[in-house]
Amino acid sequence: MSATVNPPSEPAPRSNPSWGSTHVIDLLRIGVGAVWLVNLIFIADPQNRYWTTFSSTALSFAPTSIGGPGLAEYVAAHPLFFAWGIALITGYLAIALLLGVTTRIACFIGSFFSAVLLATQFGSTFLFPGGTDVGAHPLYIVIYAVLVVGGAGQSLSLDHWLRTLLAQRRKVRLTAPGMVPHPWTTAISPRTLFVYFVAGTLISLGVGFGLVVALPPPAGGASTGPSGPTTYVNLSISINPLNGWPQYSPANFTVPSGEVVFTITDHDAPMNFTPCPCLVTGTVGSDELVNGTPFHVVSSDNVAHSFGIPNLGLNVYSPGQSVVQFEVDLLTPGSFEWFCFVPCGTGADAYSTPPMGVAGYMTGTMTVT
Ligand SMILES: [Cu+2]
Repeated sequence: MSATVNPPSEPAPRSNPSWGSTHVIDLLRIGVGAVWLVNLIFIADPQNRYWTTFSSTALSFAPTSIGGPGLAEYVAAHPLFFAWGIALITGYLAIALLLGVTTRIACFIGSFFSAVLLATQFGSTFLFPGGTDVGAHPLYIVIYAVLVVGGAGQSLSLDHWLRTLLAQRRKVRLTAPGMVPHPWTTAISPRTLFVYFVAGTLISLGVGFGLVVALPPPAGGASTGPSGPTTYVNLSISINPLNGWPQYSPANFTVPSGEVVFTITDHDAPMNFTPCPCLVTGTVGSDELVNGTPFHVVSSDNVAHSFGIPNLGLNVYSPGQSVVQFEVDLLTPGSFEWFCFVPCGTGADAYSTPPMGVAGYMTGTMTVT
């Protein structure tokens, strides 16, 4: 009988039995970090044109913002600030959550960020069909809450590794008095932390909702009622015979303020621009006539160019071989830059080669007197 008994031996070299419980929460943390890494890669990949289409993407939320188009148009008019802000937060969250650096702070920032995004795009997500990618943010907020309360960042993390290293250097135990505490372990109880977390997230939601409701649309954007006589502006898009580039003409023009009817005659060939939201904004009625038919959303199948003035929240699309007409109430005198946002470059990369961004071709100035 004794022969069948296993010989007394040293404990089996099994992994730490508490591995699961201590590591699961940090695996969750790494998972969320991976989501942010994917977002960061999207931003960094030039094919996605995150930087150059930032304004038009922001504007595409204008018609579905619950509080009105003010915030979307404000963001579109300050693309550099907001594009960098979102890129930096995305980068920080990816690094902090993946590597476990400043985990707790990252959870707070991540939750507040999600709350603001959620609030400012609430209409686009929950009230109108064809929601945006912010629909998952309530889930992110819940995950951050779990990470905060569960003490994520205490294993599989750079913070933890650095702390262990420091303890070894000083030849003290991690728990020794005077030992540098875990960078993001605090004396605050998880319960109090959770209260801060919830309060901060609710405040962020409130700020987000406040912004969409409080910011008025800029003067000169979509507004009501004609004022004074109507002016007509005729633009055409043709291929310049000298270099083969499509070209708006005139690219620089002057109009009196008031009600202006634009006609764009596009002689260029249509092309398929699948990622185009092609949402008409900033015109009277938020639509444009394509060959006489009104559209609020233009088909991305045969777009050739667009005409956008970020400072007026104006964006219209011109299908190839067509006549586009729209009406704008120009209320503020001044100088306004217009751009074509549709990739119409003639080089290898249509997003970045001429005439994209070339003054006199795909960008110019409208002067309102
Ligand atoms: Cu163009």
